[in-house]
Amino acid sequence: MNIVKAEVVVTSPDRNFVTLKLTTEEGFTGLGDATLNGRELAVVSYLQDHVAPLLIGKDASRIEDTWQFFYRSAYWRRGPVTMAAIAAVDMALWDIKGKAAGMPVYQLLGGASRQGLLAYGHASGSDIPELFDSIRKHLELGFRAVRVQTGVPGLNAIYGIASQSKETGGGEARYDHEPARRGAQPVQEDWDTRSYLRHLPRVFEAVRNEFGPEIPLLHDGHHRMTPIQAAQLGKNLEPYDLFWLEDCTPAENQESLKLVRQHTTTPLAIGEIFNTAWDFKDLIRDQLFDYVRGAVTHMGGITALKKTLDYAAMYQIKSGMHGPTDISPVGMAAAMHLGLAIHNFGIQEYMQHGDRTNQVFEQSFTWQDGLLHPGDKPGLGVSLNIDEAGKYPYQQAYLPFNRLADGTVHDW
Ligand code: GCO
Ligand code: MG
Repeated sequence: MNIVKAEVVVTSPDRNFVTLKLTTEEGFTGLGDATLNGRELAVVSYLQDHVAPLLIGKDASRIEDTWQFFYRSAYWRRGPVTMAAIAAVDMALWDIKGKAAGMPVYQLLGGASRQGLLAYGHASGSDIPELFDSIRKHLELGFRAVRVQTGVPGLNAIYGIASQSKETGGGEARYDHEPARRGAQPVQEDWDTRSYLRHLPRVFEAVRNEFGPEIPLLHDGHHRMTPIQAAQLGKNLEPYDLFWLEDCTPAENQESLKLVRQHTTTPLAIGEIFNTAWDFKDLIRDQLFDYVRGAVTHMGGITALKKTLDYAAMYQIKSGMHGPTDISPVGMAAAMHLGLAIHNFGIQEYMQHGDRTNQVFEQSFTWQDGLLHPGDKPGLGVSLNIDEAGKYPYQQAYLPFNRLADGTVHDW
């Protein structure tokens, strides 16, 4: 089952996506997501210039061997660009294996461990009434779990708040950068951790009073706090029974979580910007967090993330795979197949792509009663409509960044 073609497709229906498409001599095709938000073309070059030529003539059935070859033979290991490229190859090979076997990928991974995947959506508002509207809307859409982000008094534009994003052009307010924040410069946002720490417990108190104790509530700290601030926040949020507090501190200094952990029983999620099992290894061993945020797209594919999650399972740590709109429908499908198969599934982030994106990528997944299911088509269940993709060429776009009131750049 030799690979005869390796194409890299860049398309920007609502935002930029990078997709690897492999074709075998029998005519099987496989898709892999290689999207690295804000740095997309670096992965395009890595794939096109360095990986695609080596794929031609390789046996597509050898998934593990191909993974090890691209990981070890490059010598320069790890990093988001390399691992997104390896992820795309890995996903495409699983897609091909599924098609060749006539089975959906989750069957190849051991079969379904549940009926569907509990998914959470992103509710947000610049103030509490707006936030309540957004939560209600998510409940109407069928979500059984929501992430809660609000504006902070005194700050204009901050992470996660739809109504403060100026780019919606009068359309439905969404902060997930769809349409993406296109332009030659990144958008600047504001930050002040002390105001945020004062405000957030009041928000969760209001949400619990309005929506009751049952609904799982999540929150993303987006790497902004010092360890002691994160410890304070975790402690102050305990009465509101969060499903998780995500990325409470920047990911570089993993020791921080020890301090946070000593002070709070609020469950912690981390790792959306990690890219190998090695980034998670010590945190898992020391049981410093509860949910693995790694994405198939950024962790080197299904093969690598499954190993990480299997290791996490030994410590009762569960999956919480990253699923923002910058994970393409191919990456989302891979996450769904993996999440359905593993025992230690926790929750899946699900932000929902726009209509244009859904026309470029035809998908087989279902979303019913708050649960996602990847569908039963052989492979990953996604096909790429090349004509549609061709209508939307790459557009320069950056992620936003933060400055404090005195102008200091802060973690975003
Ligand atoms: C999340 C993430 C995203 C990221 C985005 C960056 O939890 O969904 O934090 O909102 O900011 O994926 O590309
Ligand atoms: Mg996050």
